[in-house]
Amino acid sequence: MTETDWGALAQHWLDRLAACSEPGHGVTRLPFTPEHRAALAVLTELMEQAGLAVHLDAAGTLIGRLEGPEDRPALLMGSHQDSVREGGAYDGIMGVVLPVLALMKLRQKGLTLPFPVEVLAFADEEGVRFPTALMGPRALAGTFDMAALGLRDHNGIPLRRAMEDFGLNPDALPGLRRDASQVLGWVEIHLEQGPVLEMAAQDIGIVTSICGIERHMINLTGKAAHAGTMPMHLRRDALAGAAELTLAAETLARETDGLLATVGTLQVRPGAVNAVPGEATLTLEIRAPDDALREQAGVTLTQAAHEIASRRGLGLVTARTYVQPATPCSPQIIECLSKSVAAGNREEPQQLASGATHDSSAMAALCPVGMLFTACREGVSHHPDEHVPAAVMSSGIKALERYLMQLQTSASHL
Ligand code: HGY
Ligand code: MN
Ligand code: MN
Repeated sequence: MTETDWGALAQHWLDRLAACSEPGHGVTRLPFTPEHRAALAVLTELMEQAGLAVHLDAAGTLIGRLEGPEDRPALLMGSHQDSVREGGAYDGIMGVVLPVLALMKLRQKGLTLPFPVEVLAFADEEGVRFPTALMGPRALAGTFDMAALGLRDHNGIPLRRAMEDFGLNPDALPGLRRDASQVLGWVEIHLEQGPVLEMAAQDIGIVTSICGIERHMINLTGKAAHAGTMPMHLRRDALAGAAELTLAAETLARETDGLLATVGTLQVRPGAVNAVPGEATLTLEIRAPDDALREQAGVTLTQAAHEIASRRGLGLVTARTYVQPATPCSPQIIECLSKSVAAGNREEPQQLASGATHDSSAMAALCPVGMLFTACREGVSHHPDEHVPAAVMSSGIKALERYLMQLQTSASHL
């Protein structure tokens, strides 16, 4: 097969996986659903074609393992199988397909590696179905909080029940913890989800660090009233309070270098055209490459919520529902990946920080982590128009192949 063919082969498998989706625009594949089950079947077929031994672990992570010499630590690769609602066909899942194809390529060349390699497809990185995420990598790292099994999706189904209905045994999660001495490291390839590489005319970039993230649930309660008879000065309008807080978050982030703040969801009750909103519930997400900056922003915006609520006579309940610290990538892996990518490029590969979070963020609690980014069309992601050209995916497979070959000579370090 020519190099071009490998990119086309990646697209073939990603087309099949994109069909494992709820009906509608783009790809919607949430964890522990029929769509997830369908994707597992396609990934199993691909992994077995590459000669990997495949199994599903208790967290719903599909693991394809290429055996190596006995008792050598394994290199772990992969990403997540789930998508956001009406998302793209590359986010996460491309990071499972490309390493499998890199292993398939080595196998076709008759090359073997002096260490085992595993490719993992984690069930849930996006945290779209349940207000938690990264259960798969957290289980491997021993950092999963079993209390999260009680969290419910929009239909009120607890995570525990969703897993059991999927045929999994959540009580086996603690047993998934890996012995760090048996893990060489973790390397993930993922589309950049931004425009930097495409604008620099680079197919592949090296990730230096992954941003930290925290999410808050904020509930404001006022008093529903008739929109035509309740005078403005007597209203306790919960949505107006939520709007003021949303603008406060936007203003703080616009004025603070490196800080990102987003109100991504808002539920209003009673939600009638002619009723003053009595209740508003919003999610506030804060990101920054620096944990102290992020934490301070969380405190500042929580204080702002209290000030807005008391001035407007609104009830307030706030909860920080999710935290993920910023993650530096391993300097050794960065160096080794840079050589692999540079071998394919005339110049030093672009290095960049990730504003998106990834499975690597949780894997860092287990082992050294590294990431490659691929360019993507116009930086679009979390959208049906998300696209990674086949030629770029071919460069990604080649970089992974070169990385594995480099490790062949020096598996002691990454
Ligand atoms: O939210 C993120 O950054 C990732 O896409 N889950
Ligand atoms: Mn995503
Ligand atoms: Mn992703």
